[in-house]
Amino acid sequence: ATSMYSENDIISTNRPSCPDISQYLYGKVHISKHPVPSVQTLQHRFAWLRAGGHWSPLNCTVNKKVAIVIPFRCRAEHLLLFLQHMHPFLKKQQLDYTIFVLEQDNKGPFNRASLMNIGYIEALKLRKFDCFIFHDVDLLPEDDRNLYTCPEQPRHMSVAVDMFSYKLPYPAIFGGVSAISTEHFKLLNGFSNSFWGWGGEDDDMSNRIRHHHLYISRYPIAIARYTMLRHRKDSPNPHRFNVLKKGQKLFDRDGLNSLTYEVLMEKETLLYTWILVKLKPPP
Ligand code: NGS
Repeated sequence: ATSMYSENDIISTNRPSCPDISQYLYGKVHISKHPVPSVQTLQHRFAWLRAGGHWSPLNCTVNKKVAIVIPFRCRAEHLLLFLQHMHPFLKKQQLDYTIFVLEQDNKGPFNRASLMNIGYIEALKLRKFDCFIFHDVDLLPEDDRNLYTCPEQPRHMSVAVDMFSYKLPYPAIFGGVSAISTEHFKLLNGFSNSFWGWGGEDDDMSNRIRHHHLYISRYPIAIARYTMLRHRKDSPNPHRFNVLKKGQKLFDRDGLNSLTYEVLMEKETLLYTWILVKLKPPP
């Protein structure tokens, strides 16, 4: 079967390895919040992309393949701003990457964690990714030294967010943007599927990481800086603290191995791979 990747993967065997750290990094990058670009503008501007929102360096081979997974619903403008920012950002880092947008079809509460689990499973059906970056659509990295790779340990990436005065809200936080290797994510059984509505699923992942004797790594606060796009906050899930408490005993049963969903649509646009899913509603 032919896929968007095959040609590149075959040629790549004849090329030298890319340097571990790109020579094109600069530091602080410009953030643009308006005007919101159109899909056509971005497709034109990023004509160097390959189908599915994929790119890899042409002259050298990157050893690790990165999937960026975005849980999504009803934030079209943010997605356009995100894509406008991220494609040049990831290219400058000389990564082999693909952007996946996981959209929840159902009305009712959003399940960010299940969408990320599904992103992991569906992405691996397409290609052997080594590294997953789970990314809120409203966070834009401000410094290109913040590498979108997976280190030895799970990495919390959105350390310093402008809306929170560029301070880490609390030490165990794992929300916003995080990077976990394919291997570790499997070991952790992914995220819990039991968090419906805002809050808690990232804290549960933080607990899973500790439970498996892994730890959360972070870049320094001066590098891991993000701008948050403004939006009305979703209403918090009133049960999240209970679910979080009960979840401690369910790590092995609630996660990748307990997902029920249906893929309604899967499409490779130039800017991203779009996967529309229907989740099994909460009990
Ligand atoms: C905690 C939430 C997390 C959330 C974090 C940061 O209170 O899910 O705040 O929030 N945990 C619970 O509700 C149990 S944020 O900075 O996005 O406003 O990620």
